[in-house]
Amino acid sequence: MRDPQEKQKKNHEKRLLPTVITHRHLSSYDFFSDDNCSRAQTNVSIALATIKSEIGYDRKPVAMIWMRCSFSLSQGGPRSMIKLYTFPPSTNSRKVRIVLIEKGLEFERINIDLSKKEQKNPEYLKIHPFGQVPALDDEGFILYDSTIINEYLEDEYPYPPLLPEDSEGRARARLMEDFRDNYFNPHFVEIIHEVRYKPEGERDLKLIEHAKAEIAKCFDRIEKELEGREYLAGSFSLADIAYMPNIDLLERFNIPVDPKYKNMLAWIERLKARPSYAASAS
Ligand SMILES: N[C@@H](CCC(=O)N[C@@H](CS)C(=O)NCC(=O)O)C(=O)O
Repeated sequence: MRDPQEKQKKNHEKRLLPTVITHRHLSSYDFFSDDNCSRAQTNVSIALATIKSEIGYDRKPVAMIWMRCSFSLSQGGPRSMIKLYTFPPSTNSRKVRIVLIEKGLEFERINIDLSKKEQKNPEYLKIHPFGQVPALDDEGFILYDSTIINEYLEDEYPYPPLLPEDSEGRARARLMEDFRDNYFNPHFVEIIHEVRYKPEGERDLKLIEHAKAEIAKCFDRIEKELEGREYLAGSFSLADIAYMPNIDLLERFNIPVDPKYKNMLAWIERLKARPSYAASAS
């Protein structure tokens, strides 16, 4: 079996394009209030050293792109692109697109058109045995299920981290992701089946109303989990990402969030403001 450290090093060297130095690495050096270029270089060196201590080896930047609150450091060399089997409107596909974008990983999108039942084509069933999206191909390693894919990406490309460092935080993130996958999202799926795939006159309106009420019941739990926290597990994590694809649908399906859910409404705005929210829409 390959040494996991070696494998991680190889993957980073080959594919983590770009590496992002986030606010977390720079803020303690007061970089953002300073326009001085040599000071900027010093701070990037410090940030790279911090990253080295986190991931255990050097990164060699060849280009630097200034972004509003982060640096992107691109590295040349051979690359083999991650392939994502995806369908733009699929909420579970978008969960994975967000993680790839947040981690600065380049990926090729292979569209599997669910409206044409392409997910059930014999060729695709070799990729995903249950005929669903998303599925991911990372240099020939093929896996499926959005939650498992996102955990894999977190393990394989740990920078920037999308799970808290402590066990309690990690468990909290996973609990909330489970709540989204098994209690929140399935009601959206029920509505999608009625609205997207049936003509207006044939839709089961009772079922739609029941699904909307079940979704609204989940708001209590989300509100409570966000008490005293900006994000579900404290810092932005896979848990928040799981809910991001459903935010658009709240509006599209006319499911209002009662103003009493103050934490949740503020959290929704925070999530919508992330560049990965718009970038993952299709
Ligand atoms: N647990 C799976 C569920 C995947 C899933 O339900 N995908 C939907 C799209 S969001 C799909 O492919 N539906 C088509 C079908 O089941 O035939 C995951 O999280 O990836």
